[in-house]
Amino acid sequence: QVRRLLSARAAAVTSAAEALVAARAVVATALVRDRSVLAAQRTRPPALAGLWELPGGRVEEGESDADAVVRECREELGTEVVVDGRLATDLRIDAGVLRVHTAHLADGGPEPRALEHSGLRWVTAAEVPGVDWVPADRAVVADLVDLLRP
Ligand code: 9L3
Ligand code: MG
Repeated sequence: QVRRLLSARAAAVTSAAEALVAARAVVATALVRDRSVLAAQRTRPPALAGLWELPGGRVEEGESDADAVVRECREELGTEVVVDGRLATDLRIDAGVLRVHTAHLADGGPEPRALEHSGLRWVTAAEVPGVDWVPADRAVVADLVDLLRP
């Protein structure tokens, strides 16, 4: 009886902890150069594989959003970025909320490479609406078009 209660309690604590981890913020990067934004093709999970996203990922413990953007761009693109703004629209994802920051490449830094994606492409304002974005990122198509327009 006691054992069953304890294991039920442990399960409740575990699922609360999982919910907290899952609810941690996710950031995405609108990396802009020459009036184009970098789109990256996801490889996982199967439901998102082949679709395009603004690169990014989960904010880790003790990180600011900007720290997370810089780290994720290093990990996923092998590049150095400078965060310079933020889009007004937050994205809804299963895990919670995803905030989109704008950034540019650091002067003289390496070219972005697809270290964790199956492809990269620079997309102009005219091309943004036609990209096969992951569902969450479709919500910022209008913001991206505004960002890239002269
Ligand atoms: N996600 C959606 N759009 C994005 C990014 C960077 C992330 N532009 C979603 C996909 C995952 C979750 O956020 O469900 C965590 O992202 P990742 O760590 O798998 O990149
Ligand atoms: Mg990621």
